[in-house]
Amino acid sequence: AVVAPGAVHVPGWLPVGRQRELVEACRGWARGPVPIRHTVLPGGGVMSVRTVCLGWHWQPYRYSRTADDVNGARVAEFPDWLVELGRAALAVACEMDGPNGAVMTAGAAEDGAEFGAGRRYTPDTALINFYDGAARMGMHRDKEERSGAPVVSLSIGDTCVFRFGNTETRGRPYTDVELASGDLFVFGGSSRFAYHGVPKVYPGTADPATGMSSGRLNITLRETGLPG
Ligand code: MD3
Ligand code: FE
Repeated sequence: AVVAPGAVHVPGWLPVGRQRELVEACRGWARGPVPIRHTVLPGGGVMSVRTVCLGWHWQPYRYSRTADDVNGARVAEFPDWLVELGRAALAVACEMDGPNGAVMTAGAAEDGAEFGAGRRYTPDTALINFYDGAARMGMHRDKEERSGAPVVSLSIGDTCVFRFGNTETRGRPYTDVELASGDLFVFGGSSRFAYHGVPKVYPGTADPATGMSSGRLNITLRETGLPG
């Protein structure tokens, strides 16, 4: 479903077997080289979500190669198989978006038709967020990337309420969408810089066959636009 221009929700896109593989991979990355942690914000606040990154390390509010705010280690490589998964996801979203994914890819440097075929999208960072039943994510915009390329989001485990807002304010108008295990959401074009957050997770709604017996996992793939 097209939720807003360039914002496409594809329920149940990722098969359970691939969800399970992704959960296993995320468990490995959560152990190191940079252990998963609650991000500390510059004002001293601590995020309730736990996060681990691939390719580039996100710390509020910049990307670095090493996790200077955790253990100083270099983050794990972004694997090629995850680039391929991102391309497949974007191709599906562009198909639902309109001719050549033109709305989805507005503002991206790449040609719409090429992106539409899922060829040139090359995410170089992933943010892996783990939510327990009490975790939330406040309304925010993702502004650290130097690329207008779409963001690919995959959800596994407990269902949540995802709040998709506008580009002007944290408040209304917004649209609440339930994100369940296996759901794909892609944000491009004018939706790329909209406010969004996760006001609620529904504990106990995960299917253990996914490898998540409790909690919610969200993986976002992005192009940082940063050199090499
Ligand atoms: C829309 N994550 O990591 S995923 C984040 O479920 C983040 O963990 C949420 O917001 C989560 O920054 C929401 C959906 C999402 C992710 C990135 C976006 C939506 C987005 C970037 C731009 C616009
Ligand atoms: Fe975000």
